[in-house]
Amino acid sequence: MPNLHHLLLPVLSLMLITKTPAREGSNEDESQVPAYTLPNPLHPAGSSPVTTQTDWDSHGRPATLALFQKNLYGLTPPGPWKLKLETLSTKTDALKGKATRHLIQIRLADLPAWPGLQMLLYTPNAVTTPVPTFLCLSFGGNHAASTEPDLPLSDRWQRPAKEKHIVNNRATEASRGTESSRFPFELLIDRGYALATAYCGDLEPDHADGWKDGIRGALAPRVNPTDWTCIGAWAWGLSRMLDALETLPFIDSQHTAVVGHSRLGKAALWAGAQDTRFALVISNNSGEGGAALKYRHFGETPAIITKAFPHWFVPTYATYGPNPQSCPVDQHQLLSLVAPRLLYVASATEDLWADPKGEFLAALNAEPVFALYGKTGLTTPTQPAPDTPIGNHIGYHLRTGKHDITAYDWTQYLNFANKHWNP
Ligand code: GTR
Repeated sequence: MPNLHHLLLPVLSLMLITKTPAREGSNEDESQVPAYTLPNPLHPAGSSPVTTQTDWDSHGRPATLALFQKNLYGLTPPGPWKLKLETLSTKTDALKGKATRHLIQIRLADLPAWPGLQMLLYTPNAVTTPVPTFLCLSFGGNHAASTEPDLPLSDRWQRPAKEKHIVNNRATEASRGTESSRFPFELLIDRGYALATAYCGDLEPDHADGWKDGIRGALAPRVNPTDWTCIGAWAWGLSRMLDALETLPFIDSQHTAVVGHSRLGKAALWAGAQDTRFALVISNNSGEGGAALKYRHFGETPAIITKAFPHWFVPTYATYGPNPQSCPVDQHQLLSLVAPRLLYVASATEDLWADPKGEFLAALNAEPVFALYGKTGLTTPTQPAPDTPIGNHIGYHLRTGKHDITAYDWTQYLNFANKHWNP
């Protein structure tokens, strides 16, 4: 006769396998999503309705931007910025001779105390005309994005990560290449694109006091550091990288895509929403505070994100924790700020924390603003099956797999860019 333990153990372990409890306060059960009504992107809170392109340009877009400044990302200081660019090195036979590698230090001319950011740029050697560029930040630095051993190791603060061989918040030789699966440089080079990247920690180290050692601290007191946020600082840096690209004759800066994964996807969206020079804006698994709808109670919530990462947003955002629907703006409106430029949103099947369906629905509900410009968006109101990219002026795919940016994702972005830029 089996004892009680023998009977209970299989039952208990089965319960553990079948029901991984969602993190407190979050929901990952589609049947438990309460009803919600999204704000009308053509009638942003505090503004009059929009029916034409002129309306959107004169008051719809400014009002929507102001809502995101006030409630999420803060006010990015407008400049003008006088950059001091220094080419640190140029290697003409990078990536098996296929690319030229440029390492460019970007500083502010009137702020010599700020060490600036180091932009790593690969351009294809096979193309003799100016090339379009994909621009993105990295989580770990250029030495982590690339496997080339002769790149300088970043000496800036790093988030603790054993698997990335971070010791005392600093990169080590073993950290080289630890993010390289996310940066398929050769894939882009082979298709005639440049790829520019820099370490997000050059702009602001990713922790609650990081602002002191980043651009927000460096610009204080000229700019009040609490007027903007860490995501704002990262987005600001993406625009400065574009400023730098604009000075390079071998770059076609009119065709620049800003792309980001996860927290850096939130920054890419905020950069792309504000800076209309970005011709294509790509969100890869950016989730809550990025492309995912917060009115839809699924995955990460405003309460959870603002507790874990208070520095990413203005304090006002945390006040919507108990009731996200009290926030006067939702993320489809962030996506609508990309109109009439090109937008791409990507999700992953196992990335429930980022709410793949909420990301799709945000893209879908951004469409009315694109329609003002005669641009068709996703072309279907139904989320597509995994690994089936869709869309016209707004692209979307749901990749099979986990929270990540992979060669599959990049391939879709290249296909989308080619379709529009090089038909
Ligand atoms: C998580 C955070 C997400 C996402 C992610 C990432 O911890 O909850 O919003 O930003 O980090 O950046 O990988």
